[in-house]
Amino acid sequence: MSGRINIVQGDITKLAVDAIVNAANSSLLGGGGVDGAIHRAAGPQLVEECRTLGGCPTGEARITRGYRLPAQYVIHTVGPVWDGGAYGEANLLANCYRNSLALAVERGIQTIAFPAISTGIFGYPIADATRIAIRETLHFLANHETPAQVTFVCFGDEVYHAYQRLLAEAERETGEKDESM
Ligand code: AR6
Repeated sequence: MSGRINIVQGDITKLAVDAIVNAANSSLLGGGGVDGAIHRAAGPQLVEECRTLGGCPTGEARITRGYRLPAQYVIHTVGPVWDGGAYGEANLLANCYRNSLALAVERGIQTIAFPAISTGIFGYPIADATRIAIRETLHFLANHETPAQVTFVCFGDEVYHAYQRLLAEAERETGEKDESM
């Protein structure tokens, strides 16, 4: 399963994958962080299409074309704002990964790249968010033949190292489970 997962460092707007995921807000009309970068790189037609969608609740996902991006599609998902962890944040963040991947399957998307949703402006602790991203993705890939490849795009060393460490940890745990079966 983990052979279908890549961890890279860099700018998600540069990736020539079928779909990149945007860490949006519920208006879907743009913002700062990766959302701002995606809208700038895609050009003004992206916000025009987003305007027709009528927003998106936290944890859900919507799809648009990618316009000037190398990626064909943008999957917009809305992560939770971190508020200490007692307000369903973990479940909402897990839903972002599940719903984005389900939309990818529906559209026949083979290659998809995720930023570290909620870990910037929305303040989610990086290790906790990374654990959820990896757990949900491994679980989804175990049950679906597509997407063929999921890339986690890390902006900065801290996020990159968290993904590497936690993916290795998840692989060890899966290996131990397999051996005991
Ligand atoms: N490529 C990859 N990752 C990036 C890029 C990029 N070009 N730019 C930033 N990141 P954030 P959130 C990383 O703040 O926390 C917006 O205003 C960043 O370092 O973009 O979900 C929206 O409209 C961090 O690790 O998203 C919402 O209002 C991760 O992407 C709000 O921010 C997510 O950081 C969403 O906040």
